[in-house]
Amino acid sequence: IRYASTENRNYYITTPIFYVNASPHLGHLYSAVIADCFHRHKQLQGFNSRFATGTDEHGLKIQQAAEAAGKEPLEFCTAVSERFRHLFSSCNISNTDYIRTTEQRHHRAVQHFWSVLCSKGLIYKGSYEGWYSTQDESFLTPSQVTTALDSTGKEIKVSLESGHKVEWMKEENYMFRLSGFRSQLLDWLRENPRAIQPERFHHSVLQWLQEELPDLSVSRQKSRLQWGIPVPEDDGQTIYVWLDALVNYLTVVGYPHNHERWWNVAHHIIGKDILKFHAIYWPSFLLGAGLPLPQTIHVHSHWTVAGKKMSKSLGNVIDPQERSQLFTTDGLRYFLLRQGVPDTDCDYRDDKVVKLLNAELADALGGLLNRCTATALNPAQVYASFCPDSFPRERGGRADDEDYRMLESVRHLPAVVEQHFEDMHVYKALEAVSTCVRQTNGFVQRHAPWKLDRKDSADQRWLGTIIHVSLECLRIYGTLLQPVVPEISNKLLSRLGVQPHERSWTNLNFLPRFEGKDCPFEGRALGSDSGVLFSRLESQRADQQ
Ligand code: ME8
Repeated sequence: IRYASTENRNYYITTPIFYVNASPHLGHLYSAVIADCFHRHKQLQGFNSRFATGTDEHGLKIQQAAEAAGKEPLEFCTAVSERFRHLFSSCNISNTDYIRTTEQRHHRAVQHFWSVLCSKGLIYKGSYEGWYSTQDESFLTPSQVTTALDSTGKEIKVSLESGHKVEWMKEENYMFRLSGFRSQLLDWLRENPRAIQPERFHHSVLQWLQEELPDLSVSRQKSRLQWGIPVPEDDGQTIYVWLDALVNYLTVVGYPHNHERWWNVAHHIIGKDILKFHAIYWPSFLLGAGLPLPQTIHVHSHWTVAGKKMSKSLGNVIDPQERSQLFTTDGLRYFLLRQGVPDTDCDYRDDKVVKLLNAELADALGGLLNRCTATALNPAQVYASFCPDSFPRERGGRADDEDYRMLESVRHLPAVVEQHFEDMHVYKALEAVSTCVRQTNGFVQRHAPWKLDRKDSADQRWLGTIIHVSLECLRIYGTLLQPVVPEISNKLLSRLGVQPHERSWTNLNFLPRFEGKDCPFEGRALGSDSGVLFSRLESQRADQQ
């Protein structure tokens, strides 16, 4: 097994590529927002980061959806793919690459990949007989299938995991020797306990690997599936859509030429529904082709609505475009990352969004910025001066114990946020920021600077110190929040007069004046006031759900 190196300063992150059988929904945006957050975070740390997303356009499911819409498949795919592209760009998803599996570069990459597997003797012609779910484009063993009733009361077979209908299929096609990879997969997971995160998904995969793996059918007869990439040198067969789709991660980085630089630092973000494909099939294909395995597979859980999985047939799909207009792009991004927990499913409700955004973005963060920059308290519109006598390193001056505790929390915040990001716990990072914001608001509230006597020089110095410390806190929060809410952070940092080149991870040097060092911001003029940081949302908007 070849492992990817961790030393280079490149970073490559991907989302799943989304099926174009239906319009994008909130779950799709969620995966993209997580990946965007990591991509932006790595860039702030000085990494050369690449971020790919796109659409999965082949297979029986898409072929049938195009037929049902009465459209040519490519025309149908192009229209839906554009909707994804538009959603992502309107939500500030800063992907560097966008891939469609109907592109020529992908066609070439998949056929090359197939030929490599063939040349290694890993593909043979056989016959497959078993259950198939078109909705999931997945083969299932009898133990993964159960009986259910359809809408007319007829007995049907469905997938235990997804609930989607399955059909018995029997066909001559090409098989991949998946069964031979079980022990290598187990070695990979045992030697890399963090390869699949969070841990519970790592355990699920180990659990699945307790049983023998059957060989995998990797093509369909062309008479059934035309909409796909033909098997090289056998025009009667079309490549299985999951093999086709997974190779997209390689196509993006140029496979089969010069892909190593990026492929060695690959990280996948996926939903828990497609774990088997990414943690069993994909590593086996890669091992077979002699390529390194991804560094990590980050798995997230699902958004539900009233406890039910969002689905077109239930009619409970949340439209992300509409919600981003209602709550602003940053508002929706903040909600998804603050409330989304990778381990467990989360229930979506509009009133939860309103409550969270009003409390944390409008009142706490916006309120703090407003207090420290309002002309009432800060008539000179400056970053103010820190007076070491009022807030000395050794206790004394006017600061109290809680003030010292707050300073400690903010000083540690970048490391705390970084650790949570590394663990994919963005919600914990945001919770930590939110706790610090609350502490800073408490600091201002406790000392009521508006009551200080401006004619008294000691009061003046203490007032400057309170403002300087609070603005330093805000600068740290604004810098750390950039990957999550880029527009709000930009507004906040611009108001503080922090220049674009002063917003990276290396600038996170909190309150140097406390250590007796120079602070580049001290006394500097604030940036211009461009209005409220985040406008409070009215709760009646919640009724629109
Ligand atoms: O599976 N909550 O595409 P897909 C959170 N084309 N995330 C959700 C979600 C929900 N309710 N529903 C979907 C495919 N997602 C394949 C992938 S990759 C080589 C091929 C997200 O359109 C989540 O990331 O069905 C999930 O894995 C993905 O969308 C499935 O999207």
